[in-house]
Amino acid sequence: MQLMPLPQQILQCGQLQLDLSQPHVMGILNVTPDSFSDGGRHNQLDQAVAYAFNMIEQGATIIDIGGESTRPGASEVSVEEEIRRVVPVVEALAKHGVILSIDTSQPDVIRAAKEVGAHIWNDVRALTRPNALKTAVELDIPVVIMHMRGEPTTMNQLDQYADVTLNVIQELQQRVEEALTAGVKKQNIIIDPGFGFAKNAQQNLKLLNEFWKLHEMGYPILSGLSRKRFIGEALMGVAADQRTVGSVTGHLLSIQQGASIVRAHDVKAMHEAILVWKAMRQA
Ligand code: 7PM
Repeated sequence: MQLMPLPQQILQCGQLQLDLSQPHVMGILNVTPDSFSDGGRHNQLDQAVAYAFNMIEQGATIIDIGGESTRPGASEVSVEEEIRRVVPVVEALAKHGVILSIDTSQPDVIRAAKEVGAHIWNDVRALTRPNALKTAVELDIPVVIMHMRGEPTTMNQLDQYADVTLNVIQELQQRVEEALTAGVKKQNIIIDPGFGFAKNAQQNLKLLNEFWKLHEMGYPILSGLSRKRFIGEALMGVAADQRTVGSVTGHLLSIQQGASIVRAHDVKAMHEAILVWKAMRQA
């Protein structure tokens, strides 16, 4: 592990700005039907919005809204259904001055979400879907380009790496270059090594230990390891809801190595860890 400074960069998010020289918590908001108790669409919308406000109170500066389950083996949702899940939540949150990112790979979903106030495109498929590059250029918004191999359904067989960190950087670089060639602006790109996507537990841990190497790519970095399986394995197999401290620890280690944004379920705990980290840095 090596210490890395955070970039002196401001990310322009529509009218809002995100200072990437400070670490930020991106709170995870799943808007799949199994995420909130089923009392009909309105009730679920209210619960999702309330959950987001709670995360904002707890210190989240970005809310990441996802309407497609990327779970391996999950059935694919139609674009129309994904829009029905995401757009009302964006509409309800947009006027409250919080930065909204959308966890989607579908150009039509980010298009509809931006229309009602979304700011960031978080794409685990790194702009590989048809028309994704063109849409990213047209919308001219920040995009998270994450490393993955294959699809969530096939990625578990694709974990052959000569050197995981080196290969992740090379493959991310290819995606970034494709985006730049298509016309995506450099200042709109955020990179993410994609913890848990086509990587086994050892590879995820090695990637965390060598996270600082991503710095050489010259882009702001997002880290997303919240409650993931390799954290559970390091904790000797605890359940997902018992991985808060493990996740915060992993995220803080990535912040030490240059991550500007951490994507977290447990916002309060993550925010508190960042407060201690910031206090240390300011001393
Ligand atoms: C099943 C499998 C459910 C995987 C949920 C997941 C990331 C992300 C996700 C990430 C960025 C999860 C993931 N992970 N976006 N979306 N980076 N940028 O555990 O690591 O939340 S979904």
